[in-house]
Amino acid sequence: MNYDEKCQLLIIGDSSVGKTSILTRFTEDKFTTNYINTIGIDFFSKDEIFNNKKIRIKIWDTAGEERYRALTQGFFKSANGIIITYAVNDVDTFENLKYWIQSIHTNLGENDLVKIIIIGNKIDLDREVNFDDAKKYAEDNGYKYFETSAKSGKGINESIKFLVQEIIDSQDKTNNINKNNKDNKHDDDTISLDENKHSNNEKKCCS
Ligand SMILES: Nc1nc2c(ncn2[C@@H]2O[C@H](COP(=O)(O)OP(=O)(O)O)[C@@H](O)[C@H]2O)c(=O)[nH]1
Ligand SMILES: [Mg+2]
Repeated sequence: MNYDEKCQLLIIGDSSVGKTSILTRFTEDKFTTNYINTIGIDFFSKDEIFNNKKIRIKIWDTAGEERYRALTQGFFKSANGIIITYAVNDVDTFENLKYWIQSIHTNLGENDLVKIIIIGNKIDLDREVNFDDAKKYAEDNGYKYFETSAKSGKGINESIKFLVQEIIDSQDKTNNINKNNKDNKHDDDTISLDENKHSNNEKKCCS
């Protein structure tokens, strides 16, 4: 199947917060309560239209366990966007967001081309983390905050599509700037060529 552009995302966060479930809901619109431990790294894929282009959204799913973290670090560098996830019914996973944010800084430095969102998942369960605190925490770190339930499907499409839209818009903007720069450069070249032409009397050879 053809597509116009590819958008690579990475989902990170503690074990069991629902990363694999979020991706299964997003790509297959399914949910299962069977716990299937992600081994190492795996990917999910879905095609969607953004800005009149067919975008292949490819999302790398990681395992939260310490022993796999070295493996996932290589994937930070090729990602256009990162989803950091915790579960609103488990305050420890919220506390650990700082670890995940730190791991992004360690791997990417101050690369602000990569778009990042935070998702609080499992909103169908009793909360240990309230919405306002989590939103403030995300925004203080410069990230947009979303809440989801992979079980009911609430918020899943909105959050992931927001992230992809942000990436596509920023790529389109960069492409336009590059295109304009190229056009301007071309104009400059034309002027300087013309100038040379006049000064060096090169008209002869070309006419
Ligand atoms: N109630 C509820 N359970 C969820 C939700 N998302 C995931 N789960 C369950 O939480 C467990 C861990 O989910 P999983 O996707 O494997 O987490 P991962 O380790 O982060 O990939 C599984 O038993 C899921 O069925 C949710 O939104 N609501
Ligand atoms: Mg998993």
